[in-house]
Amino acid sequence: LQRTRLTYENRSNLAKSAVAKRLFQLMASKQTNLCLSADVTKADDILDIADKCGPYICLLKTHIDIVEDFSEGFITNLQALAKRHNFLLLEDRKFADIGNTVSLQYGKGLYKISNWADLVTAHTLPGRSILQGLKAALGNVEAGQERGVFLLSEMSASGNLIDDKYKENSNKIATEGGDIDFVAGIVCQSSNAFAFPGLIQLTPGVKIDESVDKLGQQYQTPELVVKERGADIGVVGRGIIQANDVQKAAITYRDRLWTAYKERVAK
Ligand code: 5FU
Repeated sequence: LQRTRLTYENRSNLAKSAVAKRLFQLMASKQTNLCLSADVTKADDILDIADKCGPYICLLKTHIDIVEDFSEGFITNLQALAKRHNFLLLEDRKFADIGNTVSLQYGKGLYKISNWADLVTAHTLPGRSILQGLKAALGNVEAGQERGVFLLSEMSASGNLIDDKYKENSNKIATEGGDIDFVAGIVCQSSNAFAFPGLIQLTPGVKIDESVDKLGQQYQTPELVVKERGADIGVVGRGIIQANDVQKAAITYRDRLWTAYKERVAK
């Protein structure tokens, strides 16, 4: 059976990453496959959006380096909201350097990402050492705090340089070579990007009303990404955060992404 035909419950049993297991279970029990991309630059605005949309999302995605008034207190508050509303935190850092540098970027600096982000994203460009570098930073994290990474194997930007060979090799980095316990999923745009059902397909570039932005972003509808492109989680940024009523928009995207998933597995 193709991975896209299996339920999230079934796939949680197949996942090798503890965070992927947890996330699949959370999605199934909370009935949401919506990831909110909270791309705003004031800490209080992120917290406000997280509080309003928290009940409808499985993941909150950050770009922590765009926050103008970052503080440890902000992270404490964000983690409290994640706990209250039952969602995980994904820092979309897109690590892309040598192992030693990503280890420092993940664990050190102002943001100490490994201390609070359940999940991070990383490019596969440097090869397998990207995973070893990230893992090396986890000595800091207390035992029991589970961490995972989403590897990029495709991008939504028009004209991006990723080709089929890169995609295939990214998939190999994820599934071969002993790091599958650390890889929660793949950031990609199509269902043929990988086959292993224990990985989660995270797909950005989801919007109901528009097909492009002015800077190369390409959008698809919730139904298309889930039913035809294999998305397990749809990532929505401006479709929600620029809406007049962010909570209402989150509910609409949640409903449409979830219905598309239910129809996909019922086929
Ligand atoms: F890996 C990717 C990708 O291929 N496309 C993306 O758009 C990540 N993203 C992120 O998803 C991007 O950095 C934004 O944070 C988010 C999409 O936001 P939008 O407002 O829905 O376009």
